[in-house]
Amino acid sequence: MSKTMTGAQMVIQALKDQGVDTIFGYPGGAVLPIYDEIFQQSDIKHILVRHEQGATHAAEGYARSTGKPGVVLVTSGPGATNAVTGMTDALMDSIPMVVLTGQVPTFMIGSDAFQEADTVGITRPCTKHNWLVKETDKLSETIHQAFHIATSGRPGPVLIDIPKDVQFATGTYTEKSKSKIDHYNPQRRGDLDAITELVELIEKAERPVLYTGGGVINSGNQASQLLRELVQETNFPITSTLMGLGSYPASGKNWLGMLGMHGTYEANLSMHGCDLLINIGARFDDRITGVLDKFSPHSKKAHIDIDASSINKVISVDIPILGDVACVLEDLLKIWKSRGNKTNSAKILDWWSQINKWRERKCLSYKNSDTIIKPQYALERLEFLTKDHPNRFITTEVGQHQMWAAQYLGFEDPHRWMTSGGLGTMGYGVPASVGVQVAHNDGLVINIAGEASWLMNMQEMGTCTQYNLPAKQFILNNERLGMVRQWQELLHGERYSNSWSESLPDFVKLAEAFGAKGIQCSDPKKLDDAIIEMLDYDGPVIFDCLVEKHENCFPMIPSGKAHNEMLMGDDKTENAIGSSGAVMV
Ligand SMILES: Cc1cc2nc3c(=O)[nH]c(=O)nc-3n(C[C@H](O)[C@H](O)[C@H](O)COP(=O)(O)OP(=O)(O)OC[C@H]3O[C@@H](n4cnc5c(N)ncnc54)[C@H](O)[C@@H]3O)c2cc1C
Ligand SMILES: Cc1ncc(C[n+]2csc(CCOP(=O)(O)OP(=O)(O)O)c2C)c(N)n1
Repeated sequence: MSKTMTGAQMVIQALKDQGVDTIFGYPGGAVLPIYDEIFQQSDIKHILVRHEQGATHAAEGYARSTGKPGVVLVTSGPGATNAVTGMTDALMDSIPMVVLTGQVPTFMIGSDAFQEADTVGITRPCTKHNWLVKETDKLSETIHQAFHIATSGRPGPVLIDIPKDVQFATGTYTEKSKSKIDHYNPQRRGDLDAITELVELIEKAERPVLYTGGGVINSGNQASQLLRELVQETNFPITSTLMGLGSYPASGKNWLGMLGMHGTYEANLSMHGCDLLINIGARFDDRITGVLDKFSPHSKKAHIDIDASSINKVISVDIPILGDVACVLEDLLKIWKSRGNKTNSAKILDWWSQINKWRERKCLSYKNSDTIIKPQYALERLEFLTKDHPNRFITTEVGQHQMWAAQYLGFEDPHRWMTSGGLGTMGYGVPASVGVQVAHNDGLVINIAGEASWLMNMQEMGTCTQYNLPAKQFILNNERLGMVRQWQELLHGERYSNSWSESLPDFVKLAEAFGAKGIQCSDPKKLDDAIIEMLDYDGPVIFDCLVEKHENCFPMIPSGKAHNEMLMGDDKTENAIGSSGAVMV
């Protein structure tokens, strides 16, 4: 039965049909008809952010922590352009997001009308797909297509630009079940011959390693379960990218820690020395591969990925498998078991002896202090005091603190770790923590931040207060753009060009100004009590943790170097073979 309604009503109806419970948005002239409809219903919650960039990162946090798409509603012109960073971030990190933008009326498009911008043109490179809807009759179907595209295959952001006259006009609503969405149907099951070829390599491998990534999280909880089964049954070592943390538990005995530029010694050397590298839902990012012609030089390589354009893009592989991680792992385990669960177990034990020697190096150890809080220590204490919380979620900003969080916090499950990996967007964390907390009312949400990143979207503290969101802001305050300062120290002759702030706000007073609680701590002996005070407070907290200003984040593979050319940190260089701290193996 066809239903007639206005475009604005269609937007709300389509969102309801898609099961949307929350929109992150900010109103303006070109979306007022839609806001009027929001006012007249109560099924969908609208979270009024303080900046459209905040809306997009909040939607990312919501999406990553729930597995559902995040939804954003903003006005034309500056509303749309402010959302560009978040869409680009979501595109890089495979986050499903549907962005609805208002546009000037169709008859004014191209006239330099007030708050007109070519939103579809501007966002074409930073969305998976976008549409300018010029007829109300096409609006609902377009919204259903948008959700399908955002959530299928490699997930990503999509945008629908809706002129104001299309919102006012009346048309016919198309239900979700009647929408034509079958033109985009990415392949989910992998080719069985290719999977069998991989099984043959698994049976023979002497030094295998599983290199897993965000695709495992995108694929859903079943993928994570199958991955755990594969590790347990084969006894293969497993590492993950920044985006895949939590798909295999950090407490698991085969866990090597994160790999890549700030990955562990054992993970990177395993990648370098392995004879079989199985990439499961990762995209051979340059933070992982380092210099390409020295990347994992002795291995046969397989790559499981749902996006054909990810395969053989950066690294040529011997066995490409196009498909969804869960589907491929299911078939792989079935085939492997049907052939008798074989591995080269004796050789794999030898491989573990080698890996355990690398582990003994304790690459994440650091020199602690009685008088100054080391950032690593702050995170170790935070981990100790929160790891048993049944519902903990961590978001981060971008910089050294982000890498230390990846190194020193443990993630047992997927969807618990929200960070900006591909774009590396400072300002992601505060709004992302808002989005996660909105989705998980009772969750303990902590944003690990550097003071510089935190200041970039701190206005979203107002959103926290307005909606009683108790997210905790844990700022490792080194009064420096720490990651930039580290590169300047190590790679630019200690010329610290513009990498510190001479004027920082009083974060405790700032917290009070926002109606939150402020806590400052600079004494390692008082740190536990201060963290407990933060955790016990039933409301948003800004925790200003004054840390050592010049700590560097190690291990580090400098750009242009290989996995076996890691910098290990000042206190370990004396053991290193080779000069200038580079450990050669
Ligand atoms: C300061 C800084 C330092 C960094 N240092 C590191 C570092 O040391 N180590 C590190 O790992 N990263 C680091 N990163 C992050 C890095 O830039 C990349 O974002 C990250 O490595 C990419 O992770 P990924 O390969 O898992 O890819 P994602 O971006 O998560 O991509 C997922 C891949 O899986 C595929 N996929 C998606 N869904 C499915 C599915 N259902 N089935 C199959 N395949 C699917 C996609 O097509 C894609 O190819 C750093 C970032 C910053 C900001
Ligand atoms: C929007 C944006 N601008 C610039 C950068 C480059 N950048 C990466 S890390 C960093 C410094 C971050 O400083 P801070 O947030 O204090 O964290 P720290 O590294 O000190 O832990 C900068 C400027 C970026 N990633 N994002």
